[in-house]
Amino acid sequence: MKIIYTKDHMLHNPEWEFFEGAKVPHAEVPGRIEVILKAIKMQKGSEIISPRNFPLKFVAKIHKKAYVDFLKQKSALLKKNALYPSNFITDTYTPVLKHTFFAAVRSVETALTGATLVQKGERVVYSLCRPPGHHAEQYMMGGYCYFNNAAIAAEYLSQFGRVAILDIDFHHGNGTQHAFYTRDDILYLSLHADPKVKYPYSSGFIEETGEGNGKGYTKNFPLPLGTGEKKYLATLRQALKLIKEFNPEFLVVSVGFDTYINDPIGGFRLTSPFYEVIGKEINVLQLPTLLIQEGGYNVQDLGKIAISFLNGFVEEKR
Ligand code: OKP
Ligand code: ZN
Repeated sequence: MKIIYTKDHMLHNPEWEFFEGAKVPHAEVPGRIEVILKAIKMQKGSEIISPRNFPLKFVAKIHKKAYVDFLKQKSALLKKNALYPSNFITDTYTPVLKHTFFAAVRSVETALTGATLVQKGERVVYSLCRPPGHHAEQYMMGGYCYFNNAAIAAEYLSQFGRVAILDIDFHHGNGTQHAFYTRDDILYLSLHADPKVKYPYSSGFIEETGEGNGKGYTKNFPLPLGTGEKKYLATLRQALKLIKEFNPEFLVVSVGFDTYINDPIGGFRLTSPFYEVIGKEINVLQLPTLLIQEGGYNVQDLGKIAISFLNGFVEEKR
């Protein structure tokens, strides 16, 4: 499998976030991607590719210019300390640092490089994006996300055919949902923790199903805290059935490993071997598939979770 990776993500290195009034160590750390890369390198059969450069016009398809410019200028002005701006931001978890803009652009390029390979006929590509993207709105950073990698990649692929996005991060991908809320050529499906109790709180409810032309092309599957494998698998199968009916040209998966039983900020009960089951279920569709990394915060266990997930996409020899 082709893996898209750049060490440039490490330049974005937030130390703190503010959670319910307390200053706590930041969960979205460079080690997350480094651990996954290390585990992949220990396996045979993967090819690590650096992302190429893309013009900012691809970012501008999803994000407002004023926001893109703001993030660029803020990043450039900063020296050492992180800043929580008072504008263009949804929460207290998403600081801007000197290299945040650069790292966020490289993360988009990691997604777009994967998208071009899938468009050219690659069956499955894994883009090791960091920072993550699915909470980023057209004019706002939030939830550790700055630019919406999955939305930008899906928008790119939609030039060539219909796209389904399956978001299996523990958190609802509010930014991705909103990017395509009125469109019928991009289906957005998300399995996530009940937003009544978990981030992003304000969206991801079952009643949100799209608007205008997009009516029926968004579907949310909120799940209670403590959800285990049996219920998760049954819900995943419902989502996959809808993707099959939609019959897209491409599949983009927002991959979060924060559904893991020992994730420090999650709340589901999936074990590492179960990620192979998830991978296999998705792979049954046999669609040109772009895997985009989102969350997953148990740094120690991310390697084995990722390998388990990728094993689901390995074709059995017959
Ligand atoms: C980003 B992604 C815990 C606060 C957590 C922010 C969650 C962002 C998740 N200290 N709140 O979807 O994995
Ligand atoms: Zn998440």
